[in-house]
Amino acid sequence: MKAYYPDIPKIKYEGPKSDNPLAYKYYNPEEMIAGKAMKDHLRFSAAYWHTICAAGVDMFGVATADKTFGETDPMKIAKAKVYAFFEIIDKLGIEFFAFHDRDIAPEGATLSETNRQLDEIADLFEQLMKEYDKKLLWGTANLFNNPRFMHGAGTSCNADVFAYAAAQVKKALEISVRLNASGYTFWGGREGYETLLNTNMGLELDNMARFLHLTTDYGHSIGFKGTYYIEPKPKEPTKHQYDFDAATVIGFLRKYNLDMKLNLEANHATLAGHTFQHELRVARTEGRFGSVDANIGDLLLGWDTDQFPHDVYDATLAMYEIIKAGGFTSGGLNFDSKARRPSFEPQDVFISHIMGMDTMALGLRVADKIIQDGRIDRFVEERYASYDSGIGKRIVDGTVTIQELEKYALEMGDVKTNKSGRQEYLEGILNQVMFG
Ligand code: XLS
Ligand code: NI
Ligand code: NI
Repeated sequence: MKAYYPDIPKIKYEGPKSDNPLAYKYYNPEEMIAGKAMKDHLRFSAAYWHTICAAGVDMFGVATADKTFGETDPMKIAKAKVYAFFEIIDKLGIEFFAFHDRDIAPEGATLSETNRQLDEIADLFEQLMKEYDKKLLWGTANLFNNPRFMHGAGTSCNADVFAYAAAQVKKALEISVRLNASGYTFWGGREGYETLLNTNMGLELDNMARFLHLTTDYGHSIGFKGTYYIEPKPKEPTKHQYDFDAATVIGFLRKYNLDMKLNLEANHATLAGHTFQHELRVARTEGRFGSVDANIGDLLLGWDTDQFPHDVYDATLAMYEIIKAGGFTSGGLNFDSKARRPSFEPQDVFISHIMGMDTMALGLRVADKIIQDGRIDRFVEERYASYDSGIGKRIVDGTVTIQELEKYALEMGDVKTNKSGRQEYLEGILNQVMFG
């Protein structure tokens, strides 16, 4: 088989002292942490749309990297990309990947032609997934790029668009089932509004739920056994996205009785004005934690920069939440990330993944140490100890009346039992555990 990256070796773990840019410093796949191999804690996934498609195009400039692999015909480019992509994830030792339907095959003149092309590329995926032993973390449909989706997809004001989008997701689900996907993600790329002056919000939200019921029910009917995810994002491309953040999405899922988990993206959390840890905590608390898009943003910029994670502090708090949520089952850490536009050389594709994987591996190592250390968890437990007995226990058990609470407060006269929240003490522990 032709090698697209002949100069890149298989990437191995060499440990923190290594100065080899093409080696892992912290990610040691088979090393056991808390009874589980690192690779099974982290379940790394590469995003097809970035890793093999993104070529450095931005609002002000054209591609800086050539990802056509010497081909000109769109279907030949599409096929070369599949081969090159599997070579990349094989060399990196990444077990999973994710794609949008439109990343893998070009659109034809009609929906049936597009579907035929998609089937042809899916055949190649099926073959290479077997050869390389790789798995589809989740599939998804791109319902935001083509001009037909200018007003949204499931929330479009135009019923023809709703129908087209449903047909597109139907096909994407069929391909996902064929490729044995562990999940299927819905990200509402243009499910939102630009101005309320032209928007019927009630109908759009009801329609979004109708869209999700129709498609997820169909998936089940054809044997989809994985998890459905919905990925919150507050804005971009629309000014206001309906799937704003974890709490908003969970409210929506409950109202419309939809059985879906969350795929949380670090950068979307910060765009919504939250920390990533906050979003993970909300999902964990609600039993809706599913999967993660591990890319980060730049806090000085107000858009989705899709950078590989380098911030160990954030990675640690994220891995702490993930461990506390019971770890990944069907989900994983998907790098919805791309190297910066000036990092355009083929090597950068590898170096950027290595750095991101090492960051999350460090996060896992430190999070495990925090849990072993136990001081933070113990502090939180003791902070709520007043609910373990007496009046607190009766509040939690739901056996107390408001009259009894009043009697208790009157007898107390005033609250004399508050204790310090000790934030700085806890932040100090985090630093101490991180830096030894
Ligand atoms: C965009 C989203 C997108 C989804 C998949 O901001 O992160 O890439 O993950 O459609
Ligand atoms: Ni994403
Ligand atoms: Ni994003």
